[in-house]
This record gives sequence, structure tokens and C-alpha cells, in this order.
Amino acid sequence: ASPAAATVALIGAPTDIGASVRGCGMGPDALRVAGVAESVARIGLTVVDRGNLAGPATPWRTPEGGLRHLKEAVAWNRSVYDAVDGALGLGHLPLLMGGDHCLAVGSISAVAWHARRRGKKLRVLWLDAHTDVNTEATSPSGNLHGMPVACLLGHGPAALTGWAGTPAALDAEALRFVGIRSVDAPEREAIRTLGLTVFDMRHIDEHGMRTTMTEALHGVDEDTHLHVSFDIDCLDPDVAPGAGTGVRGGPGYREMQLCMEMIADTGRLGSLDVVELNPALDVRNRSAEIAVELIESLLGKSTLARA
Ligand code: 5AB
Ligand code: MN
Ligand code: MN
Ligand code: MN
Repeated sequence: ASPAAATVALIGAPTDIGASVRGCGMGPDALRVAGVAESVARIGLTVVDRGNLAGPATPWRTPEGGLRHLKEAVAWNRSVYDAVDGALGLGHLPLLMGGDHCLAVGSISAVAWHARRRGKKLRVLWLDAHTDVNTEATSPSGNLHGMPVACLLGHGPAALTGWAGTPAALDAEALRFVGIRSVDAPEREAIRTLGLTVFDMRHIDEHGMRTTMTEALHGVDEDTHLHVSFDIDCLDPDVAPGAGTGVRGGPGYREMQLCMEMIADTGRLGSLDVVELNPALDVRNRSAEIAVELIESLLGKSTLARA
């Protein structure tokens, strides 16, 4: 099925401001080199490439108060918020090309604001090896790419919370995590107290991707805005080596394709983040090419005509 919009707006955010490893700032151009615009156009959608946003360089300071580069991350997220807000205002489907995962604060805050204004329900699929629900009080690293979920739920540093006009951009009920296999001890506690719905790798092993996605998409209907936040490290690192925080034991290529195809089948995809792609660690741009193939499926490409 086609996504909720006929035009896809590519937005590059070339930064590693929230990451632990340098290089994901090159993600947007790696996706362009892998042909993201041409692939989307081939599906029959209109593509507008908004180019790359500008923002502060990464100073690689040590964390202060449990947070690394907060000021710079706020600046990048402001730009992302404005760009995603602008695309949604035009009725486009924003495709945020990261950059690291802290950018999901700006992206999803803009999405949440639009969904609320239009009286839409919001469902966010967090496809990741990690749950990214640390705060400055719990993070083992101080890296903001491990905290966007907490921020969106109203629990992060004040400068990164409340961006959607409400204390929390998201309710816990809006979120579904898929592919999880690395959770810090305080995150495990947060998952329990916040009541987050996490489909971890054991769940996928036991029930398969098909059942998992049926569960994760349950309740998505014509009144739902569906957002996908796709961290490249969700994929098994043998499949996608171009990620800074790879964890063994992730979904393989076919499983991830099925995940994307089932999301497309809802016809409700309204916005997308593709983050944490690190070309400096990649092998001949393979991870970027795989990401583009997965984006194609998300946007409705299918081998056979389907009913
Ligand atoms: B990613 C870790 N939990 O907080 C932390 O890649 C890793 O956006 C975070 O999922 C990984 O530093 C962040 C150990
Ligand atoms: Mn991750
Ligand atoms: Mn992540
Ligand atoms: Mn990562």
C-alpha cells in the first residue's frame, strides 16, 4: 500500500552530536549515494530533497551533568523540528536522514504536534537494538542518542522535553519497540515503570516477525499517524556493519524486509527517521544500500501486485 502522503521530503541532518562514535554525520550523503531519491521516485512517489540542515560541529567534550553536547544537540533538534514541521505542513512525508538518534526528539515532537492538531492518534515504531530510554541520571555514557525516548516521554533534560506543546510529546501507549537486545539496567526499570511495549529479539525468535508486527501494528487505523524511527543498528551487524553501536543477534535482511512491508501494508506511514548510519564503519556503502532497499519496502514497493 502507498504511504499517507504522495510526496516524500528528504531532510538531511549531518551530525553525530549525540553519538558515541564519530561518522554518522555522513549518513545523509551515503543514503543519497545509495540512490534514495531515485528509489523513492521509481516507486511512483514525488521526491523533494531539502538538502542538509546546518548546525554546530561536534566538539567531543566529556559529559557535563550526565549529558554530552546538550547545547549543540538542542540546536540540531530545533532545525530538525522546523524542517519536519515544514514538510508536514505541506502535506509531505518527512524522511529525516540522520545523523544520530538524538534527532528523533525534534522529529517526533513535530510529528506529535501535527497529529494532535489534526485529531489523529499517533503510533511510533522504534526499530532499534536499544530502547534509548536513558536520562542524564541513568545513562552510562552521557550520549544523547541513548535518551530520545525518555525526552519524548517528558523525562529527559528540560531543554529537550516539552517540545510538542505538552510536557510529554508522547504517551507510553503510542510506542512500540521492535528488535531490542541491549537494555541498560536502569532502562529495564524504566520500561517497567513507564509501561512500555517492547518486542525484544526473544519475542521475535519465539513468535516470528510476522506475528510480532501484527501485534506492533494492532490498533493502527485510518485515524492514525504512523511514524517509524529506524535505527540502522536494529539490523544484525553482519547485515549492516555501518552502525556505531552494533549488537549481535538482530533481525536479518529478510526479517527486516517483512517488518517494513507489513508497515507499508497499513497505508498509514506518515513520517520516517533513518538514523545512526555510519559510513565510516561501512563496507562499500552496503548498509546505506540496504537501508534504501528497506525504505523502498516501507514506502510500498512490493515484488508482486498484492490485493
Ligand atoms: B542508539 C547505551 N544504552 O545509553 C547508552 O544507537 C547505548 O540510538 C545507546 O540506539 C545507543 O549509551 C543509542 C549504552
Ligand atoms: Mn541503537
Ligand atoms: Mn537508537
Ligand atoms: Mn547507535
